[in-house]
Amino acid sequence: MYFTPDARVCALVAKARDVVLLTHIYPDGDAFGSQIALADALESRGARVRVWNCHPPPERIKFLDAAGRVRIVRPEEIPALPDCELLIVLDTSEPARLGNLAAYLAGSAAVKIAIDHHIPPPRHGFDAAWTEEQAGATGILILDLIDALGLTLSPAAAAALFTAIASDTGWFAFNNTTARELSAAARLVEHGACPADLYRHLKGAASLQRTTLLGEVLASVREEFDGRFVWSLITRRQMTDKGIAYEELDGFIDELKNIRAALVAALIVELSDGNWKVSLRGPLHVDVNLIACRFGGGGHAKAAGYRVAAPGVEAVLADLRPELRRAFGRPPPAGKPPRQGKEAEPCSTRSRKACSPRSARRSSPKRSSKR
Ligand SMILES: [Mn+2]
Repeated sequence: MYFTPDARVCALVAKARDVVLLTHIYPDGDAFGSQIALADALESRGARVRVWNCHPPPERIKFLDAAGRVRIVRPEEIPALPDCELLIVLDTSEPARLGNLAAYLAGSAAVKIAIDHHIPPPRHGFDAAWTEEQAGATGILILDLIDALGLTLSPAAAAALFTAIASDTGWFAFNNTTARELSAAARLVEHGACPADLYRHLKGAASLQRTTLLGEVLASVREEFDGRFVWSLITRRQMTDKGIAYEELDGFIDELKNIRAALVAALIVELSDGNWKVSLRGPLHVDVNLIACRFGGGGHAKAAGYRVAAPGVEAVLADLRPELRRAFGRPPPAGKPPRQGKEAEPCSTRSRKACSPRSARRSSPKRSSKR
């Protein structure tokens, strides 16, 4: 056991016979892998489990759902979705991050719980929540829950949880990688997860289009603030020309943060709805969660993001620069550096309450973020 599961969450999951699993919009390896593994384990003890998401996962992790459990629900289908006994939200404890499925959560008469490793909002609205900010991934909490309940850990579930942990720890390279994440990974390998196969799926199976787009992103990196800020841009045109979906851009930002002098790296993506998605990384001491919170986004200290409505990339940068100046002016915190992890996925309706009290007290930025 790596963390001690919340007793109420445990008790509720232990007795549930009819479960719906939800996660945040644009599910990543951790969100999707956690869903697949928990569904697999609960089904193995006879529960009925349905997994509903707003968006498909990135192409390269679709293989985890070999059993075809995950249903992508269209907005118009949501009012007709049947209710359930227990509703479990994974990898977020903020209802707004469920996108269109937030309406299902709000309207459901089910018992509602959340299992997550992000900074939780002060009022989450769940009947019970188990949040461990020290966990490198939600997947490690699902492994603990499976152990605590004595459920079967199949090879498919082990592969899904390995993917979850590997995704959120940057393949065990970010500083949220501790002995816990590594020993959990070792256990998952013992249960049938094959790191080489999973690495090939996650990292080694890029399309030619994705690879050439990454080349364009890297070739057009710009620096500001004497190199302390590096950023690059992906336009809608680039994505449509190459036929690349937003979810395939996972990992691009990590290439930018590797630039030596960078204190903050940003990947700015023009979205199809006219908004801009800004992914931020703070490889050293800058807390990018504080910056993202100023625009209604959030995530972790070293990985965060936000969405914003703006007429163009220059306007996005114009709003961001004062926040960067302020961040670069702050002295590095004493003691241990903040933990690193994957950002929370973008959500236009993310509440500023979700951010740390320190950032929440500050006044709003000039351009109001899309909510
Ligand atoms: Mn996660």
